[in-house]
Amino acid sequence: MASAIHENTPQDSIPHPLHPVTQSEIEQGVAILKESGRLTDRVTFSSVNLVEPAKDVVKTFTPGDPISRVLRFLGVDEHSDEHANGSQTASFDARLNVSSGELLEIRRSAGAQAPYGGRDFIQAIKITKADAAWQQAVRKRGIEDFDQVQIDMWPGSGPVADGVDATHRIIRTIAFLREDKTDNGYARPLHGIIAHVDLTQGRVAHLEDHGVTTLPPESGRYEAAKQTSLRTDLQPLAITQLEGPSFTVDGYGVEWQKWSFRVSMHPQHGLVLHDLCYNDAGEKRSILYRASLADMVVPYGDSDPMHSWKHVLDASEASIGNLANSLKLGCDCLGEIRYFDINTVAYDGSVYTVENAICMHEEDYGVLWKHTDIHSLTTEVRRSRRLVISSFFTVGNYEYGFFWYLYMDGNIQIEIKLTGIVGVSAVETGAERPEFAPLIAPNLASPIHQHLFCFRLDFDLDGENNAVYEVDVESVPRGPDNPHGTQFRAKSTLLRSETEARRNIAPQSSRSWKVVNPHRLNRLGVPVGYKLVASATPTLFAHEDSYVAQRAGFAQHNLWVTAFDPDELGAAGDMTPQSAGGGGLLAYSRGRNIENTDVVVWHTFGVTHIPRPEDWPVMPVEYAGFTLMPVGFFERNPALDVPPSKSGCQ
Ligand SMILES: [Cu+2]
Repeated sequence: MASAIHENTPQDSIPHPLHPVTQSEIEQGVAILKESGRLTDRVTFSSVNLVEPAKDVVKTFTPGDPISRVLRFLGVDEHSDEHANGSQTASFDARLNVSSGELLEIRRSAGAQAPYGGRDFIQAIKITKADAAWQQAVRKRGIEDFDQVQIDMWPGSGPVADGVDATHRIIRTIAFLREDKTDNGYARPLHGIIAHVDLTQGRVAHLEDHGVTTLPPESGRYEAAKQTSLRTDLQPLAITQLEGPSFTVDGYGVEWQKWSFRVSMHPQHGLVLHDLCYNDAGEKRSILYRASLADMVVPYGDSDPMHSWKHVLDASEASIGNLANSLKLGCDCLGEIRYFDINTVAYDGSVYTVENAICMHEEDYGVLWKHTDIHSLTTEVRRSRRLVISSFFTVGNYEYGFFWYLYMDGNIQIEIKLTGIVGVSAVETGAERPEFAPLIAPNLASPIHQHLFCFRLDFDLDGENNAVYEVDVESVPRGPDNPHGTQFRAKSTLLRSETEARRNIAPQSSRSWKVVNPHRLNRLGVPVGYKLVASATPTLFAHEDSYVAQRAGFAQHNLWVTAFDPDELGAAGDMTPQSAGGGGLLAYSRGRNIENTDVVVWHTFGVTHIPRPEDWPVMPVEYAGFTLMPVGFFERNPALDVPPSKSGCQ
């Protein structure tokens, strides 16, 4: 069973200041922009998002209050005034108030580029395939029918080739052979060809051809119809909740098991949880004001010229939120599902709605707590259940699933599911370089790379003024209190400034970071807190002064803490395509006080992917994530009141 929220709320009946952008608001916003005369009829839209109102507006909102809605549109206007006046940038950043019909501002700053979108993709394919030098390079590889060639685009950021004007809108394209429309092109890379496409001028500005490599021999078909046999011993597994789910939904607001929050989708930050609170014995206690991805980067380690420059920022360069999948019951999601639709702007200014983009359901999660009293021979056991709020995004060859989990014991978790198809190289027998690119199939290698995600966690733990401690466990020196050398202790260090708060994981000291509210003590006299439990998680391998480390500065450290600023949302900054870097956390983290103020915690984590044969032709899900765990936030185990699931469990 499933139910869905298909959203088309008229602007005058927006129920909450954080309600996701509606179809009619997008239509209205595009009309205001077009009627302003400030853009030409060749405008291309990249994304639209709600400019969230100030915290106090949201926190003091009561139903019926007037709501003022500001939208932000990013895009490209190829013949903007500034362009004609000599500046080569044609991207724009427009803010307008759809409640008042007022255009607030259109910014065009030199060098800043709007995120890539659908039109860039279509143009890049057309321009690449029409280029005579590219056609010649493809013919050299024995291919005459260009319809058989799959073109993938990659951001034009990083080093610039000869003949490429970096102030223009640039995309690189690489190519693969598809024997028919349904083929998996990644099995047959047309290795060696990179086209540097100048979208501003509509031409290939530079073509690299590193020489012909023989096509790998095997196809990479992964669909059921192409398998020699399928398993026959899998019995149906149905999840039913005859009396319905335990959550209640009001628009995009959700309540479940003492938790309350709102959900939305942001084009650059993906799935967002807002105003996450826990109802503790009748008191609604705030934990996170806003939690979402803030950017991500996929740097490649291979020195092969086909890959050495790749380091896409999938959030801010590719607008990951616009790439949400429409989820299917029984396929993506199992059980009693509630879906939410999202609206975004298509490149021509029309509304593009992704139905069932966000999936929510409850999951049995094994044992919550248990004890057998061996003296009285009684057992108490409770089952754990979690609320899952998830979306899946397709970014080129890769898929990313973002799964938020809320638990009955106060834990909050994000889990990222990485799947899809790995990047590939064709390689001649004898020319393998397994340190850089292990073989995953005959004559097919996959370059080593990382997926590094930065989450922005705006904690408002029982109020805005919070502080962050680093907690390390250390051995105690030998002495009268430690005569046998066996003692160890947990040491907490207050992080006082943004500069002090650039931190890395330390598994050897069981390091965690604890956010506390110094103004609210629990009954034991200790500030209430939540700790961030990181997994063993890498930072960048690229050198600190490399263009990758400058453009994705957030990936230099696992933890950053900054003072709250409503404009500091993107971990790599804003308008990042082709930027030189230095933005985002590298700029935000400038030494402000973070003690007893409104703090924002940023956590970078991910996986270093050394591809395996098992990752081919489609990768089984690999996981990355972290957990937020209450520490003295509650008086005791908050899940003592979970009832036994049936008689005999107590
Ligand atoms: Cu990977």
